[in-house]
Amino acid sequence: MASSALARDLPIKDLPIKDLAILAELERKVLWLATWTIHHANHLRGNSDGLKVGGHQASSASLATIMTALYFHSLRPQDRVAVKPHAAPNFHAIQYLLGRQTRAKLEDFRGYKGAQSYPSRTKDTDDVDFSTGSVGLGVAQTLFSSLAQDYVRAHGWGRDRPEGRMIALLGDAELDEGNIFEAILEGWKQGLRNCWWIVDYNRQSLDAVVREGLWERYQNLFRNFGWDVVVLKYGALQQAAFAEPGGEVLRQWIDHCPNQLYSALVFQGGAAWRKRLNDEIGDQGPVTRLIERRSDDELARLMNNLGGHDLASIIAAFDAVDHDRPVCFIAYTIKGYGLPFAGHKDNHAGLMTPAQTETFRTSMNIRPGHEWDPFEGLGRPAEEIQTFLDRVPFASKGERRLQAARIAVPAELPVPFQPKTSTQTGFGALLNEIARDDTPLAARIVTTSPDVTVSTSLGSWVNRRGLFAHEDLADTFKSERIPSTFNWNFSPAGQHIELGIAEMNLFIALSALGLTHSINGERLIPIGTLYDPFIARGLDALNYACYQDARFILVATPSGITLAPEGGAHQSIAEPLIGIAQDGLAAFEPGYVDELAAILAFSFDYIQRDAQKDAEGEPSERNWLRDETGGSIYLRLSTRPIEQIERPMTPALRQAIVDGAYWLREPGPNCQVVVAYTGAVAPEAIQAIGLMAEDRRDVGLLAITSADRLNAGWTAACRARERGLVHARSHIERLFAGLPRHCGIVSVLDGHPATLAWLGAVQGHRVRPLGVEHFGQTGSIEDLYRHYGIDAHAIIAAAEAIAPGRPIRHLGVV
Ligand SMILES: Cc1ncc(C[n+]2csc(CCOP(=O)(O)OP(=O)(O)O)c2C)c(N)n1
Ligand SMILES: [Mg+2]
Repeated sequence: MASSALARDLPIKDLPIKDLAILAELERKVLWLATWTIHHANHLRGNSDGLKVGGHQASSASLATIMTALYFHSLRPQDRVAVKPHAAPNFHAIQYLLGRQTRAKLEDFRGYKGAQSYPSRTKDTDDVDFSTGSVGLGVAQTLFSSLAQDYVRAHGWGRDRPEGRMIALLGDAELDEGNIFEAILEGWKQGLRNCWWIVDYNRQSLDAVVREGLWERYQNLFRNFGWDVVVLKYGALQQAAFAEPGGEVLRQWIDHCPNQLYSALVFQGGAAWRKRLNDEIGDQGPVTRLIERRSDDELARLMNNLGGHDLASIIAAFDAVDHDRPVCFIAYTIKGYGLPFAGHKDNHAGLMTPAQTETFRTSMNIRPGHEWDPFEGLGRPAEEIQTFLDRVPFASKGERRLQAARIAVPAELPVPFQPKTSTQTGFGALLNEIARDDTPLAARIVTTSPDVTVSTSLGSWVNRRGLFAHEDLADTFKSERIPSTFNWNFSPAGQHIELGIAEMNLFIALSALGLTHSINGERLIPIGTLYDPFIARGLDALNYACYQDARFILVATPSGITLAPEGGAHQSIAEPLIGIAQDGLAAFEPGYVDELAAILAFSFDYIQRDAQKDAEGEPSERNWLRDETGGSIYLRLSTRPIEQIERPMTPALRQAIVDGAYWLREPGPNCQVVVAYTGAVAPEAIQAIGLMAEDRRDVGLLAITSADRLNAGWTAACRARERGLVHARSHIERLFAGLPRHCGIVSVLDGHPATLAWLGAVQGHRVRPLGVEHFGQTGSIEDLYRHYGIDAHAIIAAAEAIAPGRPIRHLGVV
């Protein structure tokens, strides 16, 4: 408990004593309802082992007071909150009291379609602002949502609405997650405002009691990065006791008591406190009398009265903030406060026994059968409490989740034709074209990149649209007239957010920018770029962004061993599989720039789709993709310049590219081999089929622009057929419909071969999947393609093996 900082003894503004008394009743109610919800899930409903996971009861109790103060007093409708994952029961209970959660959902907590174990924007129905669960991510999300709010307002949008505070309720052990520190650093660089982090400093994690004196490290750290820090250490009872004769000795004892011992004494209760205090400071005159004046129960109450369990102190601290600087509150709490396992180091998975719950129920004055009644057992009249609830500011404006109109998107993007170019260069050129014109789309695009803006081809976009900052900052190189290709001017009108290298921050920034339509009522079209292999660095944050249905376009470039001279550390192998497996993310890997143009135009529309608003019925049966629901986009691009095909972009070709594949060379009726390729290996695939043409009949060449969408359409159509929709057909099934059974398929990509290996399962064709399975190395593209077996020679050799016939004569020449 070592500390030298004092909890602030601040006056409570605008809060009548009666309201404080009502809040105290609500605090008890939140604690009760959360505890009962968990008890009900574990002991009364089904009693299934799968549901019996702890981690909620003690963690929720720790935050019951703070959440009561926040939701029933301090929050405004425009504020947004990320709630510590294990405090979900508190959140659902509060929503229930505010009339926004049903009893049925609480009864089904952790059950099928019940209230979620961890607050979920997408799965819960009770107004969750930010999903949480993977610790650390929701915390950082509040910081980036605050930056996103600033971005929106700086561009002149949403100013008719009040600015909100972005608030995270976080566990103290959550601060072990590195992404939080990456975010703090970025927040400092970007001039963070309107962000509160409230640390539930119960000094316990899942397994253990935390190290001594952590609060001080946190305090210094936050202050270093420009945050205000408020330590809420002592509650009102303790502060009053310290003012008594001998009180100062007690305070010093508390300050020097190790965390483990304090927790153990909290668990043991009044008699243990008395013995310990008497042994250690009991012979010092006035303090002895201070201790003796109190019964065991009173003594325990005094020692448990930490700042984070004292409504008045918390409210005073919240009310005292009259500025927009970021604030970190470190609130001392007790894990399991008010429950039988309070303070016990094993309490994370602790569940109260039915007998303990029974005792607790009695102590809360709740009659059997009335456990869910909102006003049962409270010490004040129900009408009075209901009147109070009706006036709670947070709930006063109704629906908090906002909507934003779609931004008009052109059906086609102009493609500046280059005979030989790469998809990465094409991406830069497409954005450059968009940046030229004064369109709604151009205005709403916001780009961001973790220190790879130039090397991912965003340079010309940034030259035209500028960098975003709260204040103007001219590019000194430009003002000094030093020649440079790039114009690095910052201003509030800029449309590129330059991030430090942390990829975690990129994904959480995209998560925040991709939710402004719902949080700020203003839509952005966020595009983030990074090198493909570094998706893995931020993968959990990417998953998090998708889970909460943020909408963005991720451009990952360069990729694969095609980045030949850069070597194994910069080459990516597994990412195409991530593209297939990541829910909420449609992945594309175009080979040609005109394909990319079609995909990008589709993406601008796709990320704005919303099933709830747009589709009344079943998902489209055209290709069995859930296109009505929209989602985010992942484009895997390459730096390899390849000969482009000059061709008209017909509507049918455009649609096929978006659906995931088209025949670059249609197979004939006696086709023996199909080469199915993705991305930058197009030239090898084309060369291979050219060389095979004389020795294998009717060879087909399938350009796959999205293994992800092809695969998703196929599995959806299979499922639909199994459910009786016999006519369901997916895009890949239609493409393969005319292929003879004996035909073999050689698939090839610069990525893991499993990405396309499933193609054989569509109609029962043999497949030889080529790709990269092992770390690459430096070399030329030619060297590496040969070494890893994705060159024309490897394709032909595979074709020969899978589609036996006469020897392929040209095998020797490649
Ligand atoms: C990324 C991640 N790793 C591990 C976990 C498992 N986990 C859940 S809560 C927790 C410890 C929480 O401690 P703290 O944040 O102090 O909250 P408290 O339990 O004290 O309320 C851990 C390790 C997780 N949810 N997310
Ligand atoms: Mg903790």
